Amino acid sequence: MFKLDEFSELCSMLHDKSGLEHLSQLLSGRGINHLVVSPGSRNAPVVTTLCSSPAMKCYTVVDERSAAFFALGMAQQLQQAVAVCCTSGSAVLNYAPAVAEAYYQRIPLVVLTADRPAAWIDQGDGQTIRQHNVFGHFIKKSVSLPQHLVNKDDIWYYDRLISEALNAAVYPVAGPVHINLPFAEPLYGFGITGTQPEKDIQLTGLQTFLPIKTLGQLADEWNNAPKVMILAGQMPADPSLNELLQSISHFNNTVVLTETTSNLHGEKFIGCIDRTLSAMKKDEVQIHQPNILITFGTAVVSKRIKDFLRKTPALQHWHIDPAELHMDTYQHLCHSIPMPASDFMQQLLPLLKPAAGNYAGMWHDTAAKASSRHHTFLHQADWSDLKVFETILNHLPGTFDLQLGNSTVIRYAQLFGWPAGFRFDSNRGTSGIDGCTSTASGAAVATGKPTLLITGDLAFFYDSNALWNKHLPANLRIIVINNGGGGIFRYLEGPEQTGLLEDFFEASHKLSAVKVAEAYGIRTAVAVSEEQLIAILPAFFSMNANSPMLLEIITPAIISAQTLRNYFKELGN
Ligand SMILES: Cc1ncc(C[n+]2csc(CCOP(=O)(O)OP(=O)(O)O)c2C)c(N)n1
Ligand SMILES: [Mg+2]
Repeated sequence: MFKLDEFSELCSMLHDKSGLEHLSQLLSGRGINHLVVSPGSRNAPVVTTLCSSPAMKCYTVVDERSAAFFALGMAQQLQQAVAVCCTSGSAVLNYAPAVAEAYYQRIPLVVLTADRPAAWIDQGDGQTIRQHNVFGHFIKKSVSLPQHLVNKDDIWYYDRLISEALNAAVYPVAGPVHINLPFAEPLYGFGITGTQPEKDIQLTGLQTFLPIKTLGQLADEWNNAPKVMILAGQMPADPSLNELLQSISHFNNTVVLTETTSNLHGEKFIGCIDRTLSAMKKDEVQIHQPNILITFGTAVVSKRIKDFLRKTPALQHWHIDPAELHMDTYQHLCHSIPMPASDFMQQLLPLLKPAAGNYAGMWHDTAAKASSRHHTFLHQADWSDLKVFETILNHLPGTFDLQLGNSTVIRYAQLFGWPAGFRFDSNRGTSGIDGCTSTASGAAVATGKPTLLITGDLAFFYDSNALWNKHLPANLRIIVINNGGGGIFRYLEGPEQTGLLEDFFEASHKLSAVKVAEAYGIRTAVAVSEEQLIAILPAFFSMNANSPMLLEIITPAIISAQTLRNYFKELGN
């Protein structure tokens, strides 16, 4: 705290960039040590102040859309907020896709946007738009910092707003926050005032507890239900939850369903939901439908499970989520339980004495049947997107983290039984094809681990500016499955019936991903057959070279769509 005379003296030294010293210290106090900068003038004060802090590691990515996804990929892996900073105007709007993805994927991004002084908005000044709360509904908190710090209350307010925003980035669940910073010129050469933040409101960690009576009631319901299903959505690996679910997966009345992006592994978990559901005969559906459904995590990829559960009569659905109270995905929600899933399972497990029966066993039998049909089909399958997936999986070293592009890639990945140990991420918050490569690049930088992005061709070309990044690390591998357009639209039934499939849905093309990669100086390879792919993969996955690499796999569009249709038909036979 300042004494009054010291304070008056200090105020006379302050200028509209002095607060940045507070911002710098407040960020580093929370362990926010990574900043992705896109060049501009208005943000020069932020860049020069934050990058002069020895604690801050700074990266430059010119394209703001790519920069924000790159930061998102870093934050996703670090499980720690990453800051992005850009100049004023349309630069800010280019952050929007990644901000929305971070919001729904629950990734902490601290978005720092430089702005003109408020008085100059809409006054014909260049590179000026209305930036206050520009991310609207897709941001956990938006603050515009006061430009002038002329008295103690201004400093208190300035520091408090930063604390509020940084806390909102992690609580009650993580997400993006926006700090808008207005500056007048000069934007360079302002002096350091050496002031400390007046205020830093820290959040305390907490564990949530269910009331004893509620616990007893829920446990009774679970124990007495013959058929309980646990369905996990997207989430980062959670070892304590994983362990609890392993114990639960031994109950006869409970089946645990996961997706690759749930990052949960257990011998008795069913990880291939779509193929298992497809192997059910019509008259077997009803006995597989649960009485109680327990869900947690965010996005679920499988459309089939959504359909299956929505059609389940008299279903009780409990959704466990500290933030989202009314996520009635299956239209049977009856309990919203606002706590982390691991707290919930930990408190309930000691009370569980499940009913007898063979609900889990029945699901396992169906999954085994599906698995056997899957392998028989793939053994004789033609060169196609599906076959490519099998070949990659058979040659992928267990050391890799996977980033899955949107469209059919994420869906193909759900059809295979991956061994434990792989980490899976995908931009399923908004399922956009606009930042998959940039996200994977950020993830690879953050972990330093071998990281494989598998993406479609349209998604790759869409985000090709991801390669315009001098930080691309040697541990990054990109596989582009080039089926000449948006293969998903060829697989779905609707687009073809319009007679406009090639032009307006598939956006059919003859572009080369390798040529794009070569323009950025990235090592490349191409495979057009299974034999070639098998020959290339060992060198492609090797980490001996000191640069990233892209492998373009050319597949036939028509045969790929037909193979996938035949696959599902075969599963049902
Ligand atoms: C930003 C954005 N625009 C449009 C879409 C709609 N979309 C979903 S999948 C897809 C085609 C993707 O094609 P490709 O990456 O080649 O994958 P494939 O379908 O061939 O597996 C499109 C355009 C989207 N998801 N995100
Ligand atoms: Mg494609």
